[in-house]
Amino acid sequence: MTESNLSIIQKEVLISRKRSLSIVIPTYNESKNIVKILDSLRSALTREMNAEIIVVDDNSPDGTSNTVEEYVKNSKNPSYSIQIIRREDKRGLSSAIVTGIEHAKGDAVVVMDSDLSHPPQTIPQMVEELQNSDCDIVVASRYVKGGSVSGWPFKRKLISKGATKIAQHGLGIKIKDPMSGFFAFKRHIVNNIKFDAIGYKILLEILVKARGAKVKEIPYNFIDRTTGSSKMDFSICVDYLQSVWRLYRYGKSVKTNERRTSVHFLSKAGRFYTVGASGLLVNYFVSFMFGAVLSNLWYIYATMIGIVFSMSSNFILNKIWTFEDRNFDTKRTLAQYGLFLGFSGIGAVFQLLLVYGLVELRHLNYSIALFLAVAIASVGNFLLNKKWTFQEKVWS
Ligand SMILES: Nc1nc2c(ncn2[C@@H]2O[C@H](COP(=O)(O)OP(=O)(O)OP(=O)(O)O)[C@@H](O)[C@H]2O)c(=O)[nH]1
Ligand SMILES: [Mg+2]
Repeated sequence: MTESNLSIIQKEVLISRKRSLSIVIPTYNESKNIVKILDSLRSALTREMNAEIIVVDDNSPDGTSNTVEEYVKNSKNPSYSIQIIRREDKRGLSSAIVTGIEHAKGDAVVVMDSDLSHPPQTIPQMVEELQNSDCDIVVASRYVKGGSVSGWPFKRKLISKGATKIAQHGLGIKIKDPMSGFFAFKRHIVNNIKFDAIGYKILLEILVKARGAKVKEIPYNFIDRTTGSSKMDFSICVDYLQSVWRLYRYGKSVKTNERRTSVHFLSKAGRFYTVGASGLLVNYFVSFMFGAVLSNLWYIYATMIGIVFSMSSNFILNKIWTFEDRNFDTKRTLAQYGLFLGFSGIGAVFQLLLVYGLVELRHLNYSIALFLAVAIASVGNFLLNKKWTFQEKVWS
C-alpha cells in the first residue's frame, strides 16, 4: 500500500503514548450507523481501558469519514482517541481490517463491524478474558450457549451455517463460530503473519496462521443491521471459497515443511549415532593393532592412541557426512576439531557424574544408570555439536 492512496486523519483527543486497546472498525457507506456506534463505544469504554478507535474507510460515497471527522471535532473530553484511515478505493473488508491492525498500537485489538450488529457492551468482557485467562484470541460467538442471531432470514442463516461447516471440516477449525466478524486478540500473535486478506473472513485467516494461539468463545447476541445496506453479495461467497482453498493449501504446506524438518533432524541424528558406533570399532581395532604390533607398548598407551584415532575419525565423518560441511579452511577446521573434542570431554565427565549420582545417590541399577547417562550425554553431544561446532539451527 502506498501512502499516496491512503490518508490518515488523526485526531488524538486523549493524548497518550501507549495504548492498551485498539478497536478496528471498517466502514463503507455507514454514515447512518457510525455515530451511533461511536456513541455506544463511549459508554462501553472506560478511561482505564486506554483505547484507540481506528476507523478504516474506503472513501465511502456517503461521506462516512467526514461524519467521523465531524464527530471527533465535536467530542468533548472522550475516554478514547479516534483515528480515521481513509483509503482511496474500496478494497474489501479483510484488507481494511488488516490496514487497521497495521496501525494499531494497543496490546489488544478488537475487530467489529460498524452496523450495530456487534454490541460494544461485549468488549469489556472480551478484553478481560484476554487479560485474565491464558487465551490469545477471544471470539464473540453467535453459536455457543447463550449466543444468538436475530433478524436474519432463513437464506442468510443457511449461508452462514454452510460457510461454518466448510471452515470446520475443510480447515479443521474447532470453534463454533469461525465466521464471526467480532473478535479480539493479543496483537503480537499476528506479528509474523503474511495476510492474504481475501474477502470477508479475516478471523479464519488468523485462526489458521497464528499457530498455537489459544482461542476462547464467549456468547453474544448478533442483531441484523437495521440501517444502511449489506455489502455481502455473490462475489463475497466466491472470495470465501477462494480464501478457504488458499488456507487449506497453506495448512498443507506448513505440515509438509514440519515433516521435512523432522525427517532432516532425525536423519542427522541417525548419522551422528552411526558415526559414534563406527568410532567404537575404530577405537577397538586401533588399540588392538598398536598393542599387538608394538609388543612392548603399555596397553594404556595403546588405548589412548585408539581414543585419539576414533575421536578424529568421528570428527571427520561428522563434518563430511553428518553435517555435510565441506569447508576445510585450516583455521576453521581446527577450531571445529577443538570444539568437538571439548564437547566429547564434557560429555564424558557429565556421563561419569550422572552414573555416579544415579548409582550412589538414587541407588539405581548400574546398567540402567549407564544406559540413561550414555543416552543423555550423547543427545547433548549431538545438539551441542550441531549448534556450536557446525553452526546449524538445532531444529533443522
Ligand atoms: N473499509 C471497508 N469496509 C467494508 C468493506 N466492505 C464491508 N465493509 C464494512 O465491514 C462491515 C461488515 O460489512 P457488512 O456489509 O455489514 O457485512 P455483513 O455483516 O456480513 O452483512 P450484513 O450485516 O447483512 O450487512 C461493515 O462495517 C461494513 O461497512 C470494504 O470494502 N471496505
Ligand atoms: Mg453487518
